[in-house]
Amino acid sequence: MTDLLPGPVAVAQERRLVTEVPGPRSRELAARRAAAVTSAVGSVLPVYVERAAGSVVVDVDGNSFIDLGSGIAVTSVGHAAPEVVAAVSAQAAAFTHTCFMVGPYEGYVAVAEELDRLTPGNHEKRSALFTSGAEAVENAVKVARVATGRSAVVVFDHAYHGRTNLTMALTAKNMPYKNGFGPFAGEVYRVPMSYPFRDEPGMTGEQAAARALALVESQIGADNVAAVLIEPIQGEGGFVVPAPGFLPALADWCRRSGAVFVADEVQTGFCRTGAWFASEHEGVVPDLVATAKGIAGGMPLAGLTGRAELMDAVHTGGLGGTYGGNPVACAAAIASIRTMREMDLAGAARGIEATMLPRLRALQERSGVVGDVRGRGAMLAVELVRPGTNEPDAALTNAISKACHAEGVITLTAGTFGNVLRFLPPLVIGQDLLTEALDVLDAAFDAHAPAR
Ligand code: PLZ
Repeated sequence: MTDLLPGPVAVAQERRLVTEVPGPRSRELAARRAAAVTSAVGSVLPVYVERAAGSVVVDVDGNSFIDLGSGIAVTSVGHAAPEVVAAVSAQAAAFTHTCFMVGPYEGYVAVAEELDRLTPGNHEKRSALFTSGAEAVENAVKVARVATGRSAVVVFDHAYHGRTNLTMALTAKNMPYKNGFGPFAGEVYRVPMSYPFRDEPGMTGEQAAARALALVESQIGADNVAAVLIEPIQGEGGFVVPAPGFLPALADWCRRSGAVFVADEVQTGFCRTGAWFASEHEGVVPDLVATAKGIAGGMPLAGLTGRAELMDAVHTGGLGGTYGGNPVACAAAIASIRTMREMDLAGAARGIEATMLPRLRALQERSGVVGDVRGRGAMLAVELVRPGTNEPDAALTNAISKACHAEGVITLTAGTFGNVLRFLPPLVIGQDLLTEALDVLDAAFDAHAPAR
């Protein structure tokens, strides 16, 4: 018996391939796409989606995929979560848009209240809402600059913060995000990340922080730094978990230097790592927190939350946007947050880690190509290398990911070197489905990287 999730069309929680992948209807759509959609936008999957619920995505040919990507860490409460669908429908019927800067409404205030309550620290906070993660990060820089009267922003190797002009400057990787798109925004300075797999063996978080901060002091000057901006666990950069002590040392330095410590929790936030926010794992209390993705169950919404005195340093009217905090997206966020609380999805993320980590470690034992297994909660990854080295193997990473797609499991890649397979399952995924997806992953490894 497979679970049927309610919705307009019930979606069996199963993996089931009924045509080749991609099937004929997907191939037809791919041909239409090629004639209508710019080739500048890519897609991971070769199939076109018809519906999705829970942890299963069904394509237009009727193939069902187990989702280990959640639309890049967005549908944490599951696809078409019933509470979210109901809240969105009710809000859409009431009103879809007024613009909060024109006619304010309760949903925006309620989401801000949740963000102020849930983000780390018990200090007085204020929030503003936006539409995309990049926008939330840009606004963090705007707030930090006004509040400090300084301009320099410190970011890290392997960082990803978005694709707008300012956030391209903040993002590390050239291809595909930046190449040819400059000139970029100024006063952005990049320093080394703590990357235990690739740092000198034994380097502590404190040592990695000292390495980064020495460059900040010598090349920028502490008094010029408006903000230090970091993902507590890097996302697109390859699920890089800094060595313990790195984040607290950066936060301390900011406190001493009068700089604003900004956590980009766009990918790590909302229970993904087994806590509401990844900063909590090391007891770090950021001055500003940028959120998006998992906040609203698939509706476009982002938030910036932080110390009241920083957020309120900006002149009235200084922050905003036509769609920021759209009422339908706010309704989805309130329903998603309630679902996370009621179903203890942070606990569910820790359960996913408990299932997946031993399986990924066994894979590392068995095959010579897994250099590192890392991550937290339901944000886990393996970094693939040539056997006996730590040379990245992007080609193998892609081959294994594609093999999973062909067998009905959605996987994503990441990493500066393109050699990280990352896993971001919906936090509501059932144990059976997760185990089956891991069996498919094992088989893909065995086919492409025979056991040693
Ligand atoms: N900060 C930490 O992970 C978005 C990007 C996918 P937006 N990550 C997925 C792609 O190739 O565009 C992200 C993130 C972190 C900021 C962002 C940006 O969020 O909602 O895509 O603007």
